[in-house]
Amino acid sequence: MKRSWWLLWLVSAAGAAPASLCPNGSFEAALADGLPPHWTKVEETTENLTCRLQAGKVGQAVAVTAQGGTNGLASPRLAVDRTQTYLAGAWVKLPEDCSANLKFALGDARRAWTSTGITAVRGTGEWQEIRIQDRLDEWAEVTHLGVEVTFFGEGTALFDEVELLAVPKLAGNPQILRSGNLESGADRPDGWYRPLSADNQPVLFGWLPEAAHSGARGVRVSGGIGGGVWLNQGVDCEADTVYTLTAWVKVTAGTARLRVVQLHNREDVGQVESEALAVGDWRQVRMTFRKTPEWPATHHIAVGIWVPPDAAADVDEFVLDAKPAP
Ligand SMILES: [Ca+2]
Repeated sequence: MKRSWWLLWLVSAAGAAPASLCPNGSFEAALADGLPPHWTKVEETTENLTCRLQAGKVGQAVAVTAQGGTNGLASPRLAVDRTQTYLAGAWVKLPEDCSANLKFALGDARRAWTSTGITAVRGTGEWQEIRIQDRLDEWAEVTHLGVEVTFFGEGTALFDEVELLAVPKLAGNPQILRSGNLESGADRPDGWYRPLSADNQPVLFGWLPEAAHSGARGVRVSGGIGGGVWLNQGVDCEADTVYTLTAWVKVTAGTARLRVVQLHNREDVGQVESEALAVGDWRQVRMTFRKTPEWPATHHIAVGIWVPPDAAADVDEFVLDAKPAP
C-alpha cells in the first residue's frame, strides 16, 4: 500500500503531462460537412474558409485556405474550473506573408464575447509552435473557455496538435512575475530573457516538455563551454517590501543558483544568490531579498537562475511573492 502511494507521488512529482481537453486537436478524424469534427469556423467574412486534411506535424493536419482577413477554427468551449490554470499549444505552418494567432475564447455556454492570451507568429513556411496561458483572473464573469487558432492573410495555413490543458494554479502573485510557469510563448517562454552563448549560438537553451516540473513546458539551460546562461526576467522592486523567489530546479551537471540582480541604467550593480544547488532530483528552492538603502535609486531588478559553464539544469515554476517588510 505504502509502495503504491510512493509510486503515485513520484509520477505526479515528475510532472506527467496532463491530458488535452481539446477533442480532435490532432485533426486525425475525417472531415464532416467540410470541417474537422468538434471544430467550428472563425471567419472574418462569410464563405471565406475551406478545410482539407493533409500530412502534418504528427499524422494529419488541417489545412485552412482563406482569401484574406482573419480566419481559422475554434474548439468547443468547456466550463471553467477556477482552481486551474489553462494552457494551450498549437503547431502552425503558414506562408511568410501571413501571421497566425492562438488565443482563448472566453464567454458563457452560449457564446464567446472576449479573448485573452493571444500570441502571434509571422509565417516562415516551416512548422512553428505557439503556447499560451489564460488570464482568467481578469475576467470574473467568464464561465466557459475554448481555444481559437486563426491566421491573417490570403493562402493556406496548416494547424496541428492543438491542445488545451488544465493544471493547478501556482501560488504567488501572477502580477509580479510574468509566465513563471514557462508555459506561454513562441520558440521561447514569454517574458524571459536569456543571452546568446559566447559564439552567438542559441544552443544552450531548450523549451521542452522533458524539462517541465508541471504543465507542458520547462526550460533546460546548459552553461556549455561559454560564459554560462542567465535565464531571467526584469521586474520592479519596491522599498519596504520583502520578496520571496521560489523555483523548481533539477541540476543535472555542476551547480546552479537562483540569482537576483539589481539594475541601474541597465548595469548590474549588485546581486544576491541562493545557495549553490548540486546535482539531484527536482527540488523547490526559495530565497528572500529586499531593497536595502545600499541599493541605488532604481527599482528595477532581474530575477532568475544562473547556470555557469559546464553546469546544466532544468527549471520550472518561478514564483515571486511580496510582503510588506516588518
Ligand atoms: Ca511548466
